[in-house]
Amino acid sequence: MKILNTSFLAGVGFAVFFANPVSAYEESRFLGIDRDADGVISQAETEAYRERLFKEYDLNSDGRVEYEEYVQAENLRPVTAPAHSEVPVPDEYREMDSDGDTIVTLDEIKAAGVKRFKMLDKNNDGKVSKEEFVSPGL
Ligand SMILES: [Ca+2]
Ligand SMILES: [Ca+2]
Ligand SMILES: [Ca+2]
Repeated sequence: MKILNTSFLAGVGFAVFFANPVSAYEESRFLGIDRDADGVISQAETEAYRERLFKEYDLNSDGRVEYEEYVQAENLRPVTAPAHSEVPVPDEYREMDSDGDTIVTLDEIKAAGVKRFKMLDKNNDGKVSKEEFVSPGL
């Protein structure tokens, strides 16, 4: 009987995992952005998150994220590809680089985050709740 119960629970866990594979990932991202853990994300938290992201991308810390830095930070180039081979620019980078000069500034990365914030805040209460936090997130 004990064995039956265990395998039943494992089966349920399995089913939940496959029914909604995105939500666990989105949940962990949400928690990473909601720093004061009040269950909602404010615009200030969004901007702070975007600043942390910017520092991660700005590998040589010169205050700008060149496309090559983004490629390296996000591991976009396949390991089998030559060192400086071209990598198609993903939508994510295009979205941040609003003036299209292949350099992302801190202002640009924050503005892109605020834009997404406003898009996700469906009920316009100035907060993004877990329910509102859907792909591609902030
Ligand atoms: Ca840089
Ligand atoms: Ca730019
Ligand atoms: Ca809201």
